[in-house]
Amino acid sequence: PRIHISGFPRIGAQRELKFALESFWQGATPAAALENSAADLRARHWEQQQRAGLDFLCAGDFAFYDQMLDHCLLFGALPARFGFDAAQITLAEQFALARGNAAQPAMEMTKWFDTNYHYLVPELTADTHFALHPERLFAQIDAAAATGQPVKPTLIGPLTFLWLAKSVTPGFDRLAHLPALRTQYQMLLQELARRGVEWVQIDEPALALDLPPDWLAAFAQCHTALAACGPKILLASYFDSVAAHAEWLCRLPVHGHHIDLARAPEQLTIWQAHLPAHAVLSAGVIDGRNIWRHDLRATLAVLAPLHAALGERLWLAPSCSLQHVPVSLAAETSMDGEIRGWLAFASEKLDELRILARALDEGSEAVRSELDAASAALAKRRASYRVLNAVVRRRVAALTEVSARRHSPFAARQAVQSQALQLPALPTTSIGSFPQTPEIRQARAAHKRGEISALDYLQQMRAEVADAVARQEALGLDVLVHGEAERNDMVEFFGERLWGYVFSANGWVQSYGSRCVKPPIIYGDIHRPEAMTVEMTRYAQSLTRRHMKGMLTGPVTMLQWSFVRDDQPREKTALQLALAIRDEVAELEKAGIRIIQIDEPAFREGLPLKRAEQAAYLDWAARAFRISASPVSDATQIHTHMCYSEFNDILPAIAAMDADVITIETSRSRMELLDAFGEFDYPNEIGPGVYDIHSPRVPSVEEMLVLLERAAAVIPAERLWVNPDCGLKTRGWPETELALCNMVEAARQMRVRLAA
Ligand code: THG
Ligand code: ZN
Repeated sequence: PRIHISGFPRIGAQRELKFALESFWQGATPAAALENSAADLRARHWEQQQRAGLDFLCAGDFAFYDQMLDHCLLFGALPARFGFDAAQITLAEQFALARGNAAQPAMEMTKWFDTNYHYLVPELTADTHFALHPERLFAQIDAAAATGQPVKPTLIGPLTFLWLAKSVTPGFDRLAHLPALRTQYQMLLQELARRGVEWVQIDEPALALDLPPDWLAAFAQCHTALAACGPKILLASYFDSVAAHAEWLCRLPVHGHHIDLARAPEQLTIWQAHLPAHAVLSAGVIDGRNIWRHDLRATLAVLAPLHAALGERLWLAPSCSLQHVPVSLAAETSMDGEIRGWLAFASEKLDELRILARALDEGSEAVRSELDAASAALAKRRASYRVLNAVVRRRVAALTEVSARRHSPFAARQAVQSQALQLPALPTTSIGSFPQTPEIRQARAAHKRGEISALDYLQQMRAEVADAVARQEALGLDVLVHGEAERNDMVEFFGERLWGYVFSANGWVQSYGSRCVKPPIIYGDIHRPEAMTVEMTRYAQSLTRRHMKGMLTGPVTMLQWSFVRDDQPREKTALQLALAIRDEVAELEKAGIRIIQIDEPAFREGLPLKRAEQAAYLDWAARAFRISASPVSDATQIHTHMCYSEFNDILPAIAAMDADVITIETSRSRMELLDAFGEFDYPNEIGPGVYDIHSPRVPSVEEMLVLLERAAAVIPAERLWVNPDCGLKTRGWPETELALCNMVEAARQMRVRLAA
């Protein structure tokens, strides 16, 4: 079978793209240097694909900032408010769209399906005029073709593009743009055919969602038209099953279908039943969303009869683009050797594809040693005593409804807490992190390299905490935080302190733009061997008479932002994480901490794509949170924080988490989100963010007062808190202090207004 991929991690094994981007943004290097770095990366990735024996090089997977933004540029669909001309847009202007400029806020950014990748949301109006600007794409295809290999470009399909876009013209249905957009795709495909491109992959991951009937109808019509343009079309879905559509998809005149058999292996049967005699089936068997070494023999058992039936019409691929996994295990020289043997990053997944293809083409004997190695690694993992922890398993089994409930209902807790905490009306606070200054990052890097001792590092971090506390007292904030100087990432930090987790040294995955995360890997039962945050929080509390919030990451977010084990349901891992955090919560309370925040920014992101599966998820996710939050007395106040998503559709589940206070990102939607909280009559306390932390702009007292007025119109003032939208770790101190100073002043003026 032919083997192919639809995308390789563009950030680079050493995050070369990140550093090239940031250097350009700082004005340290010219545009040409950035273009050169990008071209080098693409060339290197093609060379690697060629060496791995892929039958096509992939093109179209590179983007300086984001692939959806590049499709906006490709089809000329730019937000008019910037006043840019798509025909001659500069690099600097492209980044202005992504990051904002003095005159305009950035395009909106949101999560790509259920991943931790963020895309820029196309901003359409009724007047959006589409016009093809394919030069950049063609240049990349030409460069790939110059290697002499066949090139298969991947495009995001028109339906998915429109579905993920937003219309800023009130009442305008963006589906109305489909005919005009389709025309541009047709012109593009015709031109690709003229350039000798045989196959084009068109990704329509939106098919895995529950689309309305008019969208589905438009889908069939549109792809029928695209299939007639010249190139052969491989229509791709991923992230979940599209079994419900297999029958009519198979009637489309496209030339092949790619399906996700890692997430939804059960859809193979129905696809096999309907696949027309001419069409290719690209089996997405290698998991593009996780890092476990593949069970090659088990997959071969499934593929062998399929290969016998389809012959050359069977292709093999990862389930989705490899951009969601790190580049290579080669750099992981310091990882525990046993566990490293259980893993496969993007480069190793290319090898797995090749082995599968050879086993089918030449017979298993030809790759016997490779198959044996894979089976042996898997057998070792299954049998490893390191994966199992009997104590943890017993504790999970012993969980009851009582473990997931606070002693008293919210109203009773609120009365006790208001006595115990003695906070003013509209208490001011921040979300947790303060600027991760270059000094902090340098100290961490030096400590990691062994250049400064653990004690020196700790002393320096304590000095940073003392500094953050002093600044907050001077600003007059009511509830303080220690600032998290000692933490790298909010998930990685806890992962490093829990058993059952392992870390990569260099396993970076792009989160948005130049920003990356290094998801820790859960390989075994989760156990907390000792306190993780108590010492530092106790120290921070000792510096002030005000309340110091304890800061933890919740079980659902720990799960969602880690690479998780595939040998037990996610829910079970979530419960293990919940118990570890519960122990930390109890110990913080014992250390005298009265307010504890358990962040769940990824709560919404874990929502299954299919509506039918959502209620069950929300149920166990809220329960896992409550288990982590419930060991404390009524007087201890539990906060949570959420951001990066829409929450309107999951408000009952948020209420079911029963946090005493929730702080949420609302300022970018100018408190629209809050209306939903008001309509739903959210019962507990709320801190709607009063300013956007994603830009260095300092908001004025007046604009925050407007938002506070709006919030007070929806939520009774005695349940309102005042805080920024999110943590401040990506900001600098000067703008942070100015903004918080204005925020405290806005709260003060609002208190006066309310008293009047
Ligand atoms: N942690 C994890 N996932 C996340 C976030 C997070 N997903 C959503 C959101 N937050 C994404 N936002 C960011 C913001 C900043 C950074 C990464 C994701 C960031 N990363 C550093 C970088 O790329 O330079 C690397 C990390 C570090 O130096 O500690 O700044 O907070 N898991
Ligand atoms: Zn946040």
